[in-house]
Amino acid sequence: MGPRRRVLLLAPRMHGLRGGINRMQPGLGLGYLAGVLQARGHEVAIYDAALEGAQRQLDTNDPDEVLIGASDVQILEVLDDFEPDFVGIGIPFSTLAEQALAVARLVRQWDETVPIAVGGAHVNGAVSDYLHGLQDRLLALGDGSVDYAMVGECDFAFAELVEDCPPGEVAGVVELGRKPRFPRRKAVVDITQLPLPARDRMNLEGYFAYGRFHSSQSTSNRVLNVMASRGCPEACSFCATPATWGQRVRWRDPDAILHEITDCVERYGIEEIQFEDDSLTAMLAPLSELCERLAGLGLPWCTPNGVKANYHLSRQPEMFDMMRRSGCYQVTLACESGAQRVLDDIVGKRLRVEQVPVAVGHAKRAGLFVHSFWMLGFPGETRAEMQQTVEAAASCGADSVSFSIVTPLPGTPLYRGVVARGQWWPGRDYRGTNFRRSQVQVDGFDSPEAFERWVAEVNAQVNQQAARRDPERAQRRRQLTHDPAVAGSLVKQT
Ligand code: B12
Ligand code: SF4
Repeated sequence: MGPRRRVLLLAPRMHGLRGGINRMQPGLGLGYLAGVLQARGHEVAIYDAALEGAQRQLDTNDPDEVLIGASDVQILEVLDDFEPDFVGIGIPFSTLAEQALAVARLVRQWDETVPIAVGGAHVNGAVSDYLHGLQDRLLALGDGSVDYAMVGECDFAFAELVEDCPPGEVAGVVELGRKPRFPRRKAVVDITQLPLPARDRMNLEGYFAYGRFHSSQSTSNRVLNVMASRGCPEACSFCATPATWGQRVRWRDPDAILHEITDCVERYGIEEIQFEDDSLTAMLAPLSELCERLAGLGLPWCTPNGVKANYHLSRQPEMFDMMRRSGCYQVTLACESGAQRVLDDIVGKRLRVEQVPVAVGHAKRAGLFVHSFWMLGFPGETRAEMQQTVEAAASCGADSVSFSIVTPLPGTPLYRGVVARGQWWPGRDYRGTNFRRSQVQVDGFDSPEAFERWVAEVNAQVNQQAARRDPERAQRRRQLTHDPAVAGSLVKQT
């Protein structure tokens, strides 16, 4: 290890919807990088420019969108105060790419000698697309304001770069420029060796006060977002996960997860856990070990990132029951489409439409509230197939639904198909990858606005129908999400 360094990790300002919820929560990616750096003796600061300027919402060229976050002056003050000698900028979403570059330029302006690296899902996507012949995303990052793009699981690799290892020898480092130089090795970690994310470097109270964590149905604002595993066995065409984490699901040691949670309960007064895993229910054995440990805590938990609806279908009654007894109060089932052709030929998800109501029934009978995720507007999907999705969602029995508009994410097969076939609406592209905005031409609609209005209508209608179908459940769910004591009692009853 070289000299002790001062590393500033920045999350950029973000584009949000005017009057929208615009969720924010502590970024685990920057948290893990900081955790490793701290463990190796470096001085680290994390600054989330979106959170620190959450009240500052500026107009953009798009009347429906605002730019949320700290001003340049505020960011320059952070640089002056901390005086970093290395800066890392996270780009978890492609919507943030331009803002990440804006922050990088500011750092350059402050001191042009400080090395700057970027990483996160957008960077993974940009590199993967470059290797598939779509060069612009990665070249845009190499406009001179950033030195390195890092791909894969950079937890330890970033620390090596900071410690002056030659970039060409560090896994996952792309040296940017007109002709990027690619790494020889991918950055993959043994996740049992990870330290805890450095939450002591984050403004957790700021996130709690803002109060918009991932789940729309949180029982408390004092939420802990955690990942128990990485990877997902599926390879859905719209999803950025397979390219980053791979298809082999790897679990952390359940004792380490429990330690992370109890430590955060003690230090930060956590009242709810939200598991952000892509496939929390894919592997029963480690899930049971986790549930065994959670059961003693009496903390409500949920899976806002969604779990595939049909994992272990025949064993789901026991699985959901076990989850419920360990504190789980709600599951989100990722169902995507009510048209089998769309699931098979467009999404590539191994799911049968008729399995969804069965899974919903299993979860509800175990005492869980069920939210369901659906997607509308796949390229090549017909208007009739979208209607099938609306009907499947309305009839599956879930307590609530959300219909998202399909947004092609860089690095995914779906995105590359849309680019190749030129299927964007005129004037729209990947930068508006927000699930309420339509980017891709849709069968049966003349404009993105018309499609967005229709999706907003069906969202409202189907949720109202679900609430009317079972007013008592809807009322219990409302109580649960507004009164942590109800969530607590739900856990204790079991
Ligand atoms: C939690 C979550 C959210 C949360 C908040 C996340 C946050 N602040 O961190 C919320 C709910 C707000 C959210 C919103 C959205 N999300 Co989201 N979200 C996730 C989720 C499920 C987990 C994120 C996480 O904690 N990962 C774990 C950490 C450890 O991983 P990581 O951040 O990628 O970090 C690692 C590497 O990427 C790298 N790295 C990361 N940062 C840096 C920085 C540097 C300098 C370096 C060197 C390396 C590096 O090293 C890290 C350690 O290995 C991911 C899926 C996933 N599995 O990651 C999707 C994901 C990030 N979301 C995604 C999307 C699309 C969205 C939305 C745009 C959805 C929508 N359509 O509206 C919105 C965007 C909102 C906005 N603000 O613009 C996509 C992003 C793809 C893309 N190219 O844009 C993902 C990948 C989902 C997917 N499967 O496709 N999301
Ligand atoms: S199952 Fe979910 S996380 Fe896995 S590839 Fe499909 S959408 Fe992504």
